[in-house]
Amino acid sequence: MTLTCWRMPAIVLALTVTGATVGCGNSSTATDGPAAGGTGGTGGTGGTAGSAGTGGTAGTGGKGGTAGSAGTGGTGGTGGTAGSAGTGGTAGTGGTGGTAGSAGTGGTAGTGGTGGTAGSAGGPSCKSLAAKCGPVGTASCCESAVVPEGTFYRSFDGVTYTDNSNPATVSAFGLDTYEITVGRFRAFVAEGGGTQAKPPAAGSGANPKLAASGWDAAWNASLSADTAALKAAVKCNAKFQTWTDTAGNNEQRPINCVNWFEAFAFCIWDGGRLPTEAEWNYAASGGSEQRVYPWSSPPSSTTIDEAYASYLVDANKLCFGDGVAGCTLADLIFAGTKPQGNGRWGHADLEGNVQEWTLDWFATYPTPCSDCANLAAGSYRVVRGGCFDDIPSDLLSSHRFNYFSPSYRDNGLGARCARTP
Ligand SMILES: [Ca+2]
Ligand SMILES: [Ca+2]
Repeated sequence: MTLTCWRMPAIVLALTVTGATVGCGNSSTATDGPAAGGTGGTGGTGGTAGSAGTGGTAGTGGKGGTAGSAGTGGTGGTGGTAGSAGTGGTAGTGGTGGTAGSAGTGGTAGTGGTGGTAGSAGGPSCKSLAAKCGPVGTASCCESAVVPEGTFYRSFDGVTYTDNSNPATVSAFGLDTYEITVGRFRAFVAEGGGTQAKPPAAGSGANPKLAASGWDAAWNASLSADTAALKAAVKCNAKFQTWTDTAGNNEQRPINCVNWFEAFAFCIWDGGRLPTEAEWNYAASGGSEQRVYPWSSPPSSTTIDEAYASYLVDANKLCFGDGVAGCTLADLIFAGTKPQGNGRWGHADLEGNVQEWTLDWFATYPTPCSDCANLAAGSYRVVRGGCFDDIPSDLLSSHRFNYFSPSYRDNGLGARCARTP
């Protein structure tokens, strides 16, 4: 088989072991009652509108519950909670109420969906971009969700990786729901971003909890000279590059072939920053739940299949993100289209699709760690999350990739931005 995004199996095996037990998903549920008699239930209440801001994007509504069959009038599901206004975002859409039970005696109605995620303004990258991300292609590609503060163990899940000697505390932060899409990156390129002609300001993009974590002017020289050079650079693999010089069919796919400098510069331009390794790991682990995969429920569940992520399932399902064996551009799936694989706070495609740059230099974990990051220069920046042609063990929340120099480009490597909550 041909492997298109680079990995180092020896390191993978040293860090992880994959199990295979059956777990359960995390969707809304409904209970069926016996079929006879009853009156219809009431539909769910819609979410309350959040207050409008100026120009943000809407959160996605929760999924409605399934109707209970035959009941003494099933009660409708509860509507979604409104999204709170972002820094000028519009409110999130409420969840759809459960469908009423049909007439009968004693059925239980469906449970309503969970509320919509708060509409967060995000940065300028979605200002002129249609909301086409998410499960059904109607969510803003700039959606962002707050990850609450907490303490966890880095690269620990108690199942595949059991070293709990690396605790870390993370303050609340915002993390974009989706990987950076081609469409968002196009807005950045259109404004001349990511070039020596328009580098980020020195010190910008700092984690507010972490001194000296912003852009270093010495990195300007590592950016492409101008926009033409940048456009050429992100076409790093004719078969798998998602960038096109004019907008086409890849706008909702993750941008790949971006190096660390461009990923950081994009996030700064978009009003954010790169997540620290600890932050990324915390989001994927569901914080103190220490999930094996971001979607694991219970947290110890090792269940993974193509419903959860775009990755290399097995020898018969190479690159099965698009449901077709074999690795093609289509395996770089549209952002958020496998919601079953979302993490605890709604983040999509954390594992699989593209691997994601983090702020840190690779080294042994800094300890103690309170909003920490490895800022001392090394050889490689930490990359997290497997890509569309990575094997299951690369997709474990505990897994660290430790061999990507900051100037490296790969068709399986992209990023997502963190921001002030
Ligand atoms: Ca495929
Ligand atoms: Ca990913």
